[in-house]
Amino acid sequence: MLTALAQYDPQIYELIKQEGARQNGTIRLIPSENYVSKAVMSADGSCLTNKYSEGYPGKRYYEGQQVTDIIERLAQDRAKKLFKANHANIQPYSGSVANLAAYIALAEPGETIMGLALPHGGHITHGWKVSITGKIFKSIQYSVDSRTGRLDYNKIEELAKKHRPRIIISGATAYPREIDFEIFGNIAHEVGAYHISDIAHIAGLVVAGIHKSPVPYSDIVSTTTHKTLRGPRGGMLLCKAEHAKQVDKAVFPGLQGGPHMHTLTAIAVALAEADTPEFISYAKQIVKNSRAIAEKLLEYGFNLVSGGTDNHLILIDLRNKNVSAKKLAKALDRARIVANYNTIPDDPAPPFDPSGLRIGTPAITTRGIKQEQAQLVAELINKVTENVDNESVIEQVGKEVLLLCSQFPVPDHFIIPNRKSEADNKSNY
Ligand code: DSN
Repeated sequence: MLTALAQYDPQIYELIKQEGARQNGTIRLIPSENYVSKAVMSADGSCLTNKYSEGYPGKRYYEGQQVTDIIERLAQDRAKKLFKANHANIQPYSGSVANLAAYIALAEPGETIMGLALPHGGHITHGWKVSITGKIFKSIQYSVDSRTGRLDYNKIEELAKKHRPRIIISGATAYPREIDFEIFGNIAHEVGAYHISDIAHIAGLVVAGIHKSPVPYSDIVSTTTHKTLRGPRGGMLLCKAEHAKQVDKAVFPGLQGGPHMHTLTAIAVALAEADTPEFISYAKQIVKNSRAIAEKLLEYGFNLVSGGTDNHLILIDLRNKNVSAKKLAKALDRARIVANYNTIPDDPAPPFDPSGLRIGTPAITTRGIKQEQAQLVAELINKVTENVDNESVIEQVGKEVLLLCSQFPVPDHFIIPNRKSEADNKSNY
């Protein structure tokens, strides 16, 4: 495929090669990024991109669904098995659309939703004011405790009792601790609300049993498929059987037209990969690496929001380091370490130049990095923090990163057990 691209559009071919080299030659610490397997990549770049499949298996608005129906059912079955859910919808184009679809499935515009505020680690689509979710619904936002950096379930309960929302959203995009979905479920039950959990960041950790699954305690579980789950960029909804119809209707025709069948196909592959002992070891290593980095950063005098991590990410509060997070993120990028600047709870600084740096370990763990090298990564972050204006130190760190990258190349493919040929999946073509 790339040969055709090289011949037809050498400019784009060259840029793809450059991006591949960048991904190989950098330590990627953005917690929402990863490296997918060649199998996932092949499915994502396959002929399924050519197919329109509006509707759902068995009930489509276009003909020619002999194969796509089988693929979509496989994806649904794999998701249901992996997450022990009654129903799965694999069509959302992204996590943002999945979240909006989940709200629309259970609430009318104008009703109240309650989610974690963006500056406290919530996602923009959890009802933040600039998002459509904060405009069409009445949005109440809860926060983390300023002192501990952790969710205060008593306060959340108080707020829920006061506002009686239709939907309570649990889940986060920059929260380093385990979330107690059972308590969220209980609070929702107590106030007569629906509970929607967003596990976009931690889906892989849930699959591996490292974090407790929200499925038994949620009406709908929303997730992306590309972060710790290590699939292609996409979204997915899991729900109780009683909400299946509303969820499907909310995705199509409520919000979307035809699903992106190539993505859906690649998600099916990623779900099979996640259903293996190798994936469980991988997910466990993500957290070990994250903790190893956190420990080392603490030794270097960094302040971490909540004091550490239970998951794949760390939120560094840089205020005591007297360095702008944005400036540090850019210096790290020059040193081949890629992270993102991020707000911290009660951040006194503006969102475009906030006080926090967010880092995470899904991608470096896919490269095979273990605690020892993770600690080296922390050491390099510290070196750059102390030398943000010293280009020769930054260059030297860049060389050390390149060496590390060469020792831990991006794996060409992951070994997954031979899947039995699924004869009953034959489509007659
Ligand atoms: N933007 C993603 C992240 O980086 O966390 C969430 O959608």
